[in-house]
Amino acid sequence: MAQRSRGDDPEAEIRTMQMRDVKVCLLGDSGVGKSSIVMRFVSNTYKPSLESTIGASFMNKSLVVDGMGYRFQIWDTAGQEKYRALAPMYYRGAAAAVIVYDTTREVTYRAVKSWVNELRSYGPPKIVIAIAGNKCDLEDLREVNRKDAEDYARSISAIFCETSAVTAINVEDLFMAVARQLPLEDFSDGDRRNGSTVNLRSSPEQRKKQCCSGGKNSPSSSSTSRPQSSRQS
Ligand SMILES: Nc1nc2c(ncn2[C@@H]2O[C@H](COP(=O)(O)OP(=O)(O)OP(=O)(O)O)[C@@H](O)[C@H]2O)c(=O)[nH]1
Ligand SMILES: [Mg+2]
Repeated sequence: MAQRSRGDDPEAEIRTMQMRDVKVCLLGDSGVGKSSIVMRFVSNTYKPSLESTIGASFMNKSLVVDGMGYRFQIWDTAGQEKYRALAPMYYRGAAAAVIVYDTTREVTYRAVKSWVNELRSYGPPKIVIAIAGNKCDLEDLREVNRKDAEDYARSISAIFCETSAVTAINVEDLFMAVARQLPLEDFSDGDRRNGSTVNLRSSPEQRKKQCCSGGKNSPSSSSTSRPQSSRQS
């Protein structure tokens, strides 16, 4: 009879693993698809008629990347202008921020730069920034040139991906890229389980190349999710 290893069961692997908690917040204009990306990542579903988020919503999801366990605590903020002043509550203490724009609306891309400036001025000093150009399934409606966005992201050392919550392209890869970019010094010895220090020793440059835009970052990953309370005001 074939032997079943723990590696065959991602849920079991995650249950027995020490996890690193990672607070992540999603920022960006209303309607760019932040909640849809989170829903795709957490439950692998897509709802075409999601309600606009009120205040923020929280979910968590565990993921194993390169043998390390990460428990993402995801704050999905509301993009409507009236909630703009709440954003610092959600990026305070965050290890990473995912700034989302809509590839079919240039105006939402302009907002990315103001989020970057705000995070650089008032966000946690070591915050990892990822820029996601969402709705890349709507190629015919594209308004934002991919290379321009990618060059901008590179110029500020941010992760860059084009994503689609509809097709799921690059959604998990985005969070995997975030995990790989987290500062190594934040890992305690206890976090270095499974003897998997191999990828942690790679240089920041090497780790950056594994970003979803390169399409080569598909080392093993497994995941489990636990959606929690939703809307908060
Ligand atoms: N074609 C396409 N539509 C998308 C995608 N992601 C989201 N949408 C649609 O865009 C609309 C807005 O999506 P949401 O996820 O609610 O956007 P949001 O950024 O959370 O908006 P706020 O909560 O108001 O800040 C919804 O109708 C989604 O179905 C995508 O990748 N492709
Ligand atoms: Mg939303």
